[in-house]
Amino acid sequence: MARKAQSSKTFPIYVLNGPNLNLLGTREPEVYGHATLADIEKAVKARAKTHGLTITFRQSNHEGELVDWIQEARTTGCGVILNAGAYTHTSVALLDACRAMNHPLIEVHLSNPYKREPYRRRSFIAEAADALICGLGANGYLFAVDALVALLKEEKE
Ligand code: CA2
Repeated sequence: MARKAQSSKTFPIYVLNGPNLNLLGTREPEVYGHATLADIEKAVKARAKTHGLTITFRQSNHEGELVDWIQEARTTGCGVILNAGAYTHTSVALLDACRAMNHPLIEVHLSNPYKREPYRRRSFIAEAADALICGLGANGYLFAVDALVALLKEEKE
């Protein structure tokens, strides 16, 4: 069933980040790059601005808080970009929250989990996401903003 687009001029894109992503830029740069989460937030907000959009950018180490924010985005957002971190591979609660989403949802990962450990090859989020971007580092978030804008335009047509 077609979803009703919520005005992206009024409602922000939610960019939600899961556990340990607050540590970006401090360790494992060979896997996750050198950008900090604050760097990514700044770049994502700048990219959204070029589309005339705004961003609500958050990070939590707590599964329930991420569920709350995904639910919040249903009423006060126009779409979600989600890097659920390790919860990607474990959380049916996040999957259920994503399944209840009424706006476009894009899953993002800095690394490419499919060429890493076998336990990272399963994504619960992918079952509910409209699209998946991985392996492109921090740029993946920017591509996700562009892709979300394209999905919102399609919904309006
Ligand atoms: O590649 C991604 O974006 C991940 O979502 C990152 C998660 C990982 O569990 C997923 O499989 C793939 C881990 C984020 C932890 O980030 C850290 C950054 C610096 C130092 C330690 C952890």
